[in-house]
Amino acid sequence: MLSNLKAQPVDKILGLAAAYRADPRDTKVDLGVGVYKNAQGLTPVMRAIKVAEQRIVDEEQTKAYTGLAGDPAFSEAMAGLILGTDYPRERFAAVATPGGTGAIRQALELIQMASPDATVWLSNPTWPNHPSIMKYLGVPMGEYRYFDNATRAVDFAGMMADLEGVKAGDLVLLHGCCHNPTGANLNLTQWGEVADFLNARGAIPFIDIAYQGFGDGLEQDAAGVRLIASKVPEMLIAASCSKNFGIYRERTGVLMALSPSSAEQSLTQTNLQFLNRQNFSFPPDHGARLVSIILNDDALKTDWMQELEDVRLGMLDLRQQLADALRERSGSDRFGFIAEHRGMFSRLGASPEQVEAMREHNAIYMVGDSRLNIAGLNAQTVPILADAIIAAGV
Ligand code: PLP
Ligand code: TYF
Repeated sequence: MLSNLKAQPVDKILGLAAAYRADPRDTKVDLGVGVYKNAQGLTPVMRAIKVAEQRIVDEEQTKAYTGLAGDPAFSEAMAGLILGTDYPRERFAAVATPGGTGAIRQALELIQMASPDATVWLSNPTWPNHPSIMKYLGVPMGEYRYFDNATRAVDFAGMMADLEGVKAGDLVLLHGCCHNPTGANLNLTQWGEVADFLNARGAIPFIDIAYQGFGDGLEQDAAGVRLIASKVPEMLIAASCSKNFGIYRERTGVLMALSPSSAEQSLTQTNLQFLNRQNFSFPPDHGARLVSIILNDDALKTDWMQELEDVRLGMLDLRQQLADALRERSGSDRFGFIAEHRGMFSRLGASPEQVEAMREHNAIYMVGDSRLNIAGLNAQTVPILADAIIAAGV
């Protein structure tokens, strides 16, 4: 049986991490996989997480199963974080999932159950796991233009032109903030236009939000999602706690579904729980418990927000340093977009050959599409990268 298996494509981002580890040069710079790193190159456990973990050790009475939806306190806390205080609670169903990826997977399976012919539209480019999971499940896929290679900003006219192909009942996957891989994001006016368009078309927004708090701030990064939620009858939200709580390996995420009325909410909820049961029964609890402890404790929440804000501001500062270093070296403002992008990533707009040259000559590892992880930089490596970018002729 097992000899019938075919070789599977490796994830290009994870493949790059392996190539980086194998590189013996001690000057190497890792700007690949999307994991936050501080100036020392470490991905620390956040302070509030440490305290919450100690609280679990001290106070947890049982490790018996939770419910199929996970602990409702977690979903409730996450709904508050993403949607704020003012949202139609009675129309939202939610289940905890293994990471944001688990939420995306469960969402796609829900779409297949409810609407097998619906096309799910992805931005070009997007996180490679979106098309990969969809292809694996056989979900029909559409694509809309997103990134303008000339300006390195959102090609909003191109996006709206391509969305003209969306049919009633199709889903449009949108990154809630901090677009991966480009770093280019919609402004609030554009979010409103997208919401109005989807409403007019009878299409459904599917939001993937994995970096809330990494862009313009916790509230600001959720503004687009909140605007959409206030306007549409139905939507799906797949959220990840991996980055903003720094709990990557705990596999903590949530899938939320907004139904047109409270009457459909319980039908949606039982279907989400059914899907969890088919795939893994009960979702992981440890990370979800940490998140709900923090979000329900004023002092811990304040400390978490402060640490997250420091992370965000540190990345913004690195963006500015890199943009300044490139302005000096190029004698132009053509790299100004780096300071305009938000989140962990920027797409530089370099060719695959230029990316390869920077790897070969400068031991700088960025993804082949020229996505760089800003958090992989520090004050020492910014000038090294800037020199390499200019030398590669970007
Ligand atoms: N969506 C996007 C756009 C991402 O970049 C990530 C990153 O890992 C995820 C979802 C899912 O993250 P995880 O499954 O680690 O929570
Ligand atoms: O885009 C990234 O780098 C992160 C981490 O298969 C990641 O989202 C990368 C690849 C992958 C899972 C997570």
